[in-house]
Amino acid sequence: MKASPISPRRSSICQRGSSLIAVFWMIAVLGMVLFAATKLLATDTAAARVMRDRMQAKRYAEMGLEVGRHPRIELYDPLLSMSDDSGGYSVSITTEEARFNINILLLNSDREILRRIFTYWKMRPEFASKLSDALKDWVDADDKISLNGAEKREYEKLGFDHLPFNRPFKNLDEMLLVRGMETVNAAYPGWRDWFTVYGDGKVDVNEARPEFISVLAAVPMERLTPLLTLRNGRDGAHHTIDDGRLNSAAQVAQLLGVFQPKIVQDLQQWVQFAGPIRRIESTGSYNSMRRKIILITQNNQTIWRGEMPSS
Ligand SMILES: [Ca+2]
Ligand SMILES: [Ca+2]
Repeated sequence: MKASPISPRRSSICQRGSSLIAVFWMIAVLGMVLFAATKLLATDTAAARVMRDRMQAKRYAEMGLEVGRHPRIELYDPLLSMSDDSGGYSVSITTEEARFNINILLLNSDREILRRIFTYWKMRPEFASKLSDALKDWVDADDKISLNGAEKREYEKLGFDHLPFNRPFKNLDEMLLVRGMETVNAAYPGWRDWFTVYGDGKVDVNEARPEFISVLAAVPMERLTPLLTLRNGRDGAHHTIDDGRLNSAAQVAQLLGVFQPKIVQDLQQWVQFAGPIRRIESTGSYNSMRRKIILITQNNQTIWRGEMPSS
């Protein structure tokens, strides 16, 4: 008997072989699908992780804010910062009067302090004078142009209708609409930290940044050492339990070694020692994400709340 060309044994080997190939092929295809899916999932997870981190960072910031706004909390309370393995918050409390009220600086007949601020920023005098006049024209009610200022006609020439507002700024962002402010924003992005639109215009010298006091009293930074030594207390750090407090314009003038009557008078007009408006800044962090919430309160009522993107 002639053997069939393919014996049952060989045929079974062949069949096994082809099903093995099919299995390998399927494994390969499945592997490819799985690889693509994992890639997709990885992208998705990264986006989800960023979203989760941002949300958690905000949650931490809000937690800090609740602690910070408590009426009995002290500026140096250890509860103002907290951290665990993945996140935490850090809260700083100061007064809004630690900044210069831009509206009051502009509506005051003497814009000398604004000029000193611009000088501190190393602004060219011609530019500073144009900007100062443009800011003044923006907040005064009339359409009479100051020497180097900008009223309705000047803005129309630049292609803007309905400017200036002819009233005090309601928030700092409005300042960016003033002619020349785009240059300041580009050259000196920290300008916002100097100003506020709240408060009576008197600067809280117990809270103000050293450079603000230097500008206010027209003294170089190195003359601030005795004042800062008193303010910071023995540990040399601000906002700790041993801080000293400034309590009179005469004391400030003496610590700064300022005796010219005009500057002493300026100090009397422009300083205070415990601004009533609180500024609470809470930064929440989670993994590498950070969120900052700012709350401005007066008599425990919120007057402004803002959120900053991660930095
Ligand atoms: Ca005007
Ligand atoms: Ca201290």
